[in-house]
Amino acid sequence: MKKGIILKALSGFYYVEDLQTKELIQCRSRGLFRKKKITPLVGDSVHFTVEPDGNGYVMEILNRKNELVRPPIANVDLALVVFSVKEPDFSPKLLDRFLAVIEANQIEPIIVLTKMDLLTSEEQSLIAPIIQYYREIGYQVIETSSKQQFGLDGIKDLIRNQIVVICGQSGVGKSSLLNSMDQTLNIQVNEISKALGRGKHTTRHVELHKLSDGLIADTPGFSSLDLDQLEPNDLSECFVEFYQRSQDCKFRGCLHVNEPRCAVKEAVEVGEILPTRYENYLQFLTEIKSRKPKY
Ligand SMILES: Nc1nc2c(ncn2[C@@H]2O[C@H](COP(=O)(O)OP(=O)(O)OP(=O)(O)O)[C@@H](O)[C@H]2O)c(=O)[nH]1
Ligand SMILES: [Mg+2]
Ligand SMILES: [Zn+2]
Repeated sequence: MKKGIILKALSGFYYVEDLQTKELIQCRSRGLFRKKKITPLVGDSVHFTVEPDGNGYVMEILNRKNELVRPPIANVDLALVVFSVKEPDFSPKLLDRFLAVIEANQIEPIIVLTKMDLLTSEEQSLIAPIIQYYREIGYQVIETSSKQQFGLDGIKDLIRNQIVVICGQSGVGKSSLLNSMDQTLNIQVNEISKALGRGKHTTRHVELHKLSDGLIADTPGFSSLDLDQLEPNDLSECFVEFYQRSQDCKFRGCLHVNEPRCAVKEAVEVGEILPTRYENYLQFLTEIKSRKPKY
């Protein structure tokens, strides 16, 4: 049996790179895993066979280190959470949602801001303190422009020997970012809709590209992400700066809402926690609590 990695999944086919020959083999799925309702994902390490007629078949999926539902991908080392500072406008709420979901999957998120070239100096000074805040709580924030070609080397350095996924809304410039890092990729990009102020969903499938001695996945844009996998207590752990302070809350398991002597609420009051972070947290918490039980 040959060993490989799925680089692309499209219309029922899996494109597997043979680990030894580096050939790309078009495969269907045939393995026993299908009985367990497991679908192969981009990023999966697999065992596959090639029959004499040339058709490939995925026979076995090796254990996954992790898997994301949106975008669908497995074995991710690093997630680039991509937001444009303009067109579409920067949304701290969506950023906090993405960060929470990535954290919940125990994947390291890196914040990548795109289209920095579009900001006036006035707008730049408005966004700078927000960027600074996310850096202070421990996130790496990379400011880029594909148009003016800056900030890209920082990303290339991160990809080495890793499986990296790019996630973000449609039109933020995910594919453009990849094209700027490697002109030979030539991925299709599109204008954002003037009427809607957002992208047109140009990228329609998940695909791992070879870049900088690593693999990086371009993905279709999405702007809603549900918090399905999260329980109320998980959420407070996914807000990293809340989690650090929660040891000082009076009650163990404090959800930082109405509990007395809550270190998180105190930090919000003295201005140490960004008000939008706390508001978003409360809103996500309400969403999780009001979710219908699954069973
Ligand atoms: N001014 C400016 N425009 C950019 C930059 N990066 C991308 N764009 C433009 O933004 C638009 C959308 O870019 P894409 O790369 O297609 O966006 P995407 O995130 O891949 O979108 P989907 O595939 O739909 O998810 C295109 O018109 C790009 O030219 C940038 O750094 N500066
Ligand atoms: Mg795209
Ligand atoms: Zn608390």
